[in-house]
Amino acid sequence: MRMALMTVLALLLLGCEKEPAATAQSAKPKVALVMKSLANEFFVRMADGAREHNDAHAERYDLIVNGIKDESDLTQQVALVEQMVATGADVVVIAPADSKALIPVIKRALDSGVIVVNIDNKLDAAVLAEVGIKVPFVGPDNREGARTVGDYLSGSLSPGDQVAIISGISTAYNAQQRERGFVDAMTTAGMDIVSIQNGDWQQAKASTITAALVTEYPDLQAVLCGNDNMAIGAIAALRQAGKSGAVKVVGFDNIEAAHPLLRNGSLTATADQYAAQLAIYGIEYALQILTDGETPADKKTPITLVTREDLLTTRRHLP
Ligand code: ALL
Repeated sequence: MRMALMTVLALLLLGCEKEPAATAQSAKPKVALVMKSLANEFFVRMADGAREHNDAHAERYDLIVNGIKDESDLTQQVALVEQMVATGADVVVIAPADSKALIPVIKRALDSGVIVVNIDNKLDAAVLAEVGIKVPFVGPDNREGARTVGDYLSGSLSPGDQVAIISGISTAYNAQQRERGFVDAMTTAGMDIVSIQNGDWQQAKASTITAALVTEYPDLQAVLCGNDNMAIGAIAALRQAGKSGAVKVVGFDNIEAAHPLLRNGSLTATADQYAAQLAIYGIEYALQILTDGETPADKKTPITLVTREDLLTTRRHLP
């Protein structure tokens, strides 16, 4: 009986001892990573990067990882931000699906004292100024990245060749910038841009667009896609139309699903914007703001052209 009592007492004491540790733990800042479509490998890489960073720095912060189901589900992304704030996130690191539509909920988050860092797709500068908020951006120069991919492609085309561009969601700033970069490169090289359409980042949509393009423009020589998912869709449509190899395709992201296509030559080039690293930069930036209390300047992150040769010579690119 006495033994049992002692055990209960000991357990109670142990329980008490645990209290301060739990309190200390909850003092860690809570970082919420809010991404776009988890059906896109790009964001799976991003989530992996964030988790690895958190594992290595578990004493510095707690991490919650979120994403939406499909590329254009803005309502769901707005709801996610609201939910993160309601459940006590100190920081929201967000890759917004739309450059304008997410601004009101971001403003509400800032107003309630949450730190927000914008990664990957930049929020609209004019709307941010209009509502009077500042959100630091961590991400690449998409126009420059797309121009590099387009310049490489033009090396295997001749001036006057017909080319088409398939862009991401038109309300996303990075989609607009990539389109501009592709146009820059194609115009400089003297190509004939016969069509620019929105594939909304989606494989199936790009595939439908490409199927129609090759019928309308039988002399089409290249399709420049704003991301690899759309490039994969375009390549599938070309195969279906018996045009494999006859029409060149480029993409953006360097996802592993694109590697077999790069290797067999059906994808001419893509760009790596280091999805995993993007999330890490965003988290580090947020933690820095938490310590300094100041909004830092935007941070430009790297983009690298990836060609078949790169894939064959660089082990880390191999799936
Ligand atoms: C962008 C990313 C990727 C991605 C796309 C689709 O914000 O930069 O290129 O493929 O989102 O959601």
